[in-house]
Amino acid sequence: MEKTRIWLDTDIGDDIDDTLVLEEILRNPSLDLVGMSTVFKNTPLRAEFATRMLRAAGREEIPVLAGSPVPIRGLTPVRPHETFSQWDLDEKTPDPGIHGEEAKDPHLVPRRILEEARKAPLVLLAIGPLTNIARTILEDKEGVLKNSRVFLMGGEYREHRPEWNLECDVEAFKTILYSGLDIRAVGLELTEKSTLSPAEEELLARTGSDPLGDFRREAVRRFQKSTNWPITPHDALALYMLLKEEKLDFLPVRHEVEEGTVDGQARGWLKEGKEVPGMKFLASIDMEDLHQFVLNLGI
Ligand SMILES: [Ca+2]
Repeated sequence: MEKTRIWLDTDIGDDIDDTLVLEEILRNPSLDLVGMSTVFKNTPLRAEFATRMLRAAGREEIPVLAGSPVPIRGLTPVRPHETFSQWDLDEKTPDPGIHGEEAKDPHLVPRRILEEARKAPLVLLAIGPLTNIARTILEDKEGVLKNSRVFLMGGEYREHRPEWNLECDVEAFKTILYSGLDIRAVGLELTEKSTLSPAEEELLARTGSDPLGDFRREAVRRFQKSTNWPITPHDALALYMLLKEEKLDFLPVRHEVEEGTVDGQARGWLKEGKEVPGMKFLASIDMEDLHQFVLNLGI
């Protein structure tokens, strides 16, 4: 069977779900991770974290590129959130803030993605704010359209509520929405229901008895210790959607992006609009099956 070529774009290092997704990709024999890029705030540190994870998996040959640290339109005040929860803070104090410094070469990630898309069909799996993907479209829209599909976690499609990946770069979300690309999205209305039970978290802490599993277990431990949040594997739904697309139900996206300020913070959300060509969102999901998927890591 031909492998699915994937480019992963991620804000790995904050919430634990991106870490789970990267592990699942590395363990899945049907997937070929051709490269990955990091997005939002301290992208070099995120890239370093990902590189260590690849090393644990013995997959150092996969390129990891530090992408755009700031949204397309520049700095926007967004809600504070836990950053770099999976770092050993004794080892290195990460810089949690945005300093307005653009990646050294903002064309680097878009050009590498386009290069991979030219070789053969490519899936862009986007599980962070959409800055890098939007920049790729702005770099060469036809180049992306020709050979790529996008699977993303972002937006909220039922109740017009703000969603993190959308509101961290509203302009990028708009760019993708109106790009004409073939897109499958999963929204917060589904992903927020995916929280693992304490017993399931316990199970996750035991799976995968190899260096990659050890790496993830340590990341989970640090995440739990520093945030005290339950594990909600939002981003895992985007990968699940890619792997099980044929069996899932999608609805056409008939939305547009609206922006506003709530309690002094810039927010963004989706409201009703005209149909977006090429883009569909996941209508429903079997949570039990999703949990099996997440808990089977390394078994
Ligand atoms: Ca993410």
